[in-house]
Amino acid sequence: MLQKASPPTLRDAALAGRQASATRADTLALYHKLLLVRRAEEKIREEYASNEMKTPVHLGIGGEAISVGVCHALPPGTKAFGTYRNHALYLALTGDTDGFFGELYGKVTGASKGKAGSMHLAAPEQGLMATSAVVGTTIPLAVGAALAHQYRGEPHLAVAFFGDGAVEEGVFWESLNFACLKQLRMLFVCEDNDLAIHTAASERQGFRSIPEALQGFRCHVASGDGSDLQGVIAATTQILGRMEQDSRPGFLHLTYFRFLEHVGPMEDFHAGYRPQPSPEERLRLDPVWRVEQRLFEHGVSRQELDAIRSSIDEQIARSVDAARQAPFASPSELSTDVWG
Ligand SMILES: Cc1ncc(C[n+]2csc(CCOP(=O)(O)OP(=O)(O)O)c2C)c(N)n1
Ligand SMILES: [Mg+2]
Repeated sequence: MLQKASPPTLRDAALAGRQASATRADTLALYHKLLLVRRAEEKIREEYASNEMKTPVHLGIGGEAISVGVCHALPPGTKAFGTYRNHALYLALTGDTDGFFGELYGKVTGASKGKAGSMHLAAPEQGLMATSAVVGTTIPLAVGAALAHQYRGEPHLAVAFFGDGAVEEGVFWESLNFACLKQLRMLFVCEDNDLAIHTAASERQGFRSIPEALQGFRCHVASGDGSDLQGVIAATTQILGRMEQDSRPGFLHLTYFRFLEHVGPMEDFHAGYRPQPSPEERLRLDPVWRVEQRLFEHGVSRQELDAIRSSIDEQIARSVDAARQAPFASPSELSTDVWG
């Protein structure tokens, strides 16, 4: 029988310094991370048609602030799990564009030697334990990691990122139930773009809203605008604080707008399943533009932002060149690093 260890407290040091009122320098550092994700995905959009990336790509343009903001607020030692729409999560945790593009090009220099592709990016040493193409599957893995932490008496957190579509799956409710029953140190992060492929939540969900459907579970719940980086950091910091005070799992429900098609590098507003936002609305939904406005208020100039963009673009160009030139893994690698 599992012996429940006495619940340790989250490291104070991990929460210290994660203040929502970021300084100019903090905001610039966060902007760098956010823009790295945006420019990496824009590079994929530019290069994808050449058909060298032999992997489907689920781009997260519009949703970058969720991974960047939540990961900024997470304590060290957290084990993170995600979905196929994972580019922001990978880059927020690692910053490693060589491993990222190596993986997308299927090369031996990739984070998983080219065997995982875009949908299964992982970097266990940096806390990204697993991501998966199969909707909902990494949620119970995160709960298992949280249970292992509790069993071993470790003070660490586990976090699962998943889409609004996963909430319609039995495995989500079973995982939530178990985490609440065992009062695990587990943070659920729902990245809600109101879509499962082309179908709006109102056509799929038999409940009024996700936060309302959670009422009755013994967990902390918070909602926020996932396009607002500072808001995401504040919401994450606040819910981690509540979890510290009253050790229950946390559930963050963050909304955002998916700018591109479900899978692939294009816009798809012509398909007609959702309205196209106006130019003003696009800006309000764009987390990068919003951070730029905040930086201008801090007195940062357009030239400073352009310099950041140039250095990021150079880094990305080097990583793409390196990925193109790298070899594929040798056939002898076929059955290494895999189960079976
Ligand atoms: C178990 C399972 N069922 C169905 C699918 C097909 N599928 C792929 S993505 C997707 C939509 C998921 O939507 P959501 O969880 O909201 O994530 P998003 O794509 O919006 O990020 C579906 C149904 C799948 N991959 N796995
Ligand atoms: Mg969705």
